[in-house]
Amino acid sequence: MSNDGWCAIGLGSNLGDSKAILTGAIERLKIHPQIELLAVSSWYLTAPIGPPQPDYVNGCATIETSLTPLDLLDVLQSIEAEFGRVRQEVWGARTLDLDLLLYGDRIIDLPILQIPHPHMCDRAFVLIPLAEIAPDRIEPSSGESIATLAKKLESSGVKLLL
Ligand code: ROI
Repeated sequence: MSNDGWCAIGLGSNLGDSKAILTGAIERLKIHPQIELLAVSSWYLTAPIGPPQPDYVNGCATIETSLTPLDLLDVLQSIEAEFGRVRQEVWGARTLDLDLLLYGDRIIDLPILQIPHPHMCDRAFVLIPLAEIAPDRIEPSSGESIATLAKKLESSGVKLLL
């Protein structure tokens, strides 16, 4: 595998048995022949951003992959579908959300895929778990490290899930 294939993935769920769903999604990533799972963060219970809805369980994973960004997006969407995600409202509750946050230091701006994830820098539910497993990685739009970005955010809505 080329060493350009380092990626960060954000995971979230607020419908069903969220922790079991997220653990199941990690297992699916782990068995994919073109994905090597590098690290998985702790799971966090997070207050919902957006319209009122149940709290989320969020976490992040880092992988190394030989898949292209669009092929990886396909894999993530098929895992979401496998866990029963139905895309309804854009900001609504969901059984499983898998976001491709970073792909090396690439900047991609396509209608179906924006990398870095356009909202990651202002979301504590993304940066706090990611800072656990990739603190020194640079977010290429801001040029700042994940740890630096995480420290700037108000984090009271993000609590370790025990
Ligand atoms: N809020 C939290 N806390 N966690 C999420 O994963 C999440 N995902 C979303 C929106 C609706 C923006 N809010 C969220 O898509």
